[in-house]
Amino acid sequence: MRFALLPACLGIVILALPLHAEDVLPPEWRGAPYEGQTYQHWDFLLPDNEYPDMFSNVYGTGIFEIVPGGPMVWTNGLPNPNGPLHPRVSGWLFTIDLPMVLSIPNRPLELPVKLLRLQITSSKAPQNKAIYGAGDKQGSNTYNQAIQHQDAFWYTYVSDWILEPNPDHESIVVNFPPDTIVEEVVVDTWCTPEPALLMPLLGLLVLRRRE
Ligand SMILES: [Ca+2]
Ligand SMILES: [Ca+2]
Repeated sequence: MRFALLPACLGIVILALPLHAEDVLPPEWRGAPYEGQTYQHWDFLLPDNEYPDMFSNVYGTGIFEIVPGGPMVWTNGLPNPNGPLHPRVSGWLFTIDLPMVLSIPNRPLELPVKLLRLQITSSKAPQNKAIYGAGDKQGSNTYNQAIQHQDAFWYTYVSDWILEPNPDHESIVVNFPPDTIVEEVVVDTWCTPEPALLMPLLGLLVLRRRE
């Protein structure tokens, strides 16, 4: 149980790193005063950084799985056209079609719904994305948006997911074409919204799906 090795990391830990330029579309519910939210942010500033640069998760620490031996290459000196305030200096090059896997510990209390927003900044578009909860039950993808950055090289791929009921942890599995650089990843989860807010939020999701 890898999380058992991380007692010092449990709780709310937000390191004061200002390098979160690609957190371009936070979910509307982030920071709302309701229980059950988590946030994790990887900018891959170091080659051995499987844990998020910044996170807020009282249930544990998210993990970006690093596969040793060559198919994933940590890459420094990426194109940095937007200057130091928007650094895209380092990330992971996936040389083959190897899935990117993130594991997020989450609220153990059994509740009906979990919302999840995934933001990936990469040099090529993800080919397949899936969210697996307990028992390998898959989440449903409710929304997708690709945001092009000024240099026309990087995109941030935003997707929303719903898992019913909420699992106590989930795995996020994303496949990219070979030779994709993953520069930054942000994951927000919320299980479960306050009942009074849940229906309007689901209504918003339905409206978005129709757009
Ligand atoms: Ca980065
Ligand atoms: Ca970055």
